[in-house]
Amino acid sequence: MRIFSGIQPTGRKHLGNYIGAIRGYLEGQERGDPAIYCIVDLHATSVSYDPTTLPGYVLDTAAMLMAAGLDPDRCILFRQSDLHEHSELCWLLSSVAPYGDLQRMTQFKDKAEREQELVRTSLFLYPVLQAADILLYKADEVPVGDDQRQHLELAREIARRFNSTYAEVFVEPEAVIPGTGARIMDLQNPDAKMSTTGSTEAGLVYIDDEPEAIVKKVKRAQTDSGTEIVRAPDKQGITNLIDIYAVARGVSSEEVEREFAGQGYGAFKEAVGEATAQLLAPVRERYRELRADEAAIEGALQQGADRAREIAVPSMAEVHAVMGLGARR
Ligand code: AQP
Repeated sequence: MRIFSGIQPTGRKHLGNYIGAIRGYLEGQERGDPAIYCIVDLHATSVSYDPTTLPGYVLDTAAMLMAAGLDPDRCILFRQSDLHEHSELCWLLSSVAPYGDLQRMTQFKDKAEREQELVRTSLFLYPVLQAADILLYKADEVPVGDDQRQHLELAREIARRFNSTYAEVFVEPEAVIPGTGARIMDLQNPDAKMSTTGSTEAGLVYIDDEPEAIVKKVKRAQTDSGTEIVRAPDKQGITNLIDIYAVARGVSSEEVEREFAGQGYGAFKEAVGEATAQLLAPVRERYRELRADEAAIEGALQQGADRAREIAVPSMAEVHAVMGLGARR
């Protein structure tokens, strides 16, 4: 069972990333043969960014993943730009990626709208690069949050089209999306997902936020004018907090509803804030220790890149052969 997932080096990662994806990476590390996790710095260049801070953000993200429990000896953890195969395969897969499908990608539309100066072609190609990341390793499973569902469907379509156009090379990957917490919502705007670029500071809980800051942000979370602590379509704020509490305490959403039946929003928010702070505290503490040793993080990424290459290079040789590239065989 090959498992692959990618995460952007956007500096500080948030509770949505942790609950929606990083927990799945940890679970994958137990089952993956191998489990492969990539810090996708090439993807980070698809919107405006600062080239001087990007290398440090990659180290931040690597340290955060290790602090959460990824062990570079038990999984493959590497930086995308260390392997040119990703960008090359992106170009080659674009020969079977339907332009119309790319135009329908909601993430492209959302992010394009937010760009102030330039909508980069690389933002349009983002899902093709993501397909290349996954298909290069012939991954069976991809742990991701719910927002990546559409991109994963496209990666499957690209694999099918490549296999039927050239030859059976790629595996159609399955998205693995958590049952609870697949889409953690912005605390201040519970109609939108918690997001690095779309949320305000008050709407986001960072994994390395101080416990007091977490409790404060959750206390100020937007809720409705009712009183009942139940999941419902018109109670997005409370539903979000129920999901967060359920994950933090390792119980079901129904159990949370039962536990807090008859209690007020104030007491519930207090409990959610404390449970979230407790969930994240060990990660934050370990992060501080790990982040201090840059040479060790860099060493882990280099080792990861070497192991990733062992899979990526033969895959690319197959792609070249079936696409008729290079000298006549
Ligand atoms: N709110 C979320 N709830 C659940 N899962 C989420 N993910 C992201 N947001 C939520 C999942 O986290 C993984 C990494 O996402 P990314 O590489 O896109 O990182 P990011 O840029 O920090 O994520 P954002 O916040 O989604 O950023 P932007 O601002 O770019 O929109 C993915 O598996 C994703 O599903």
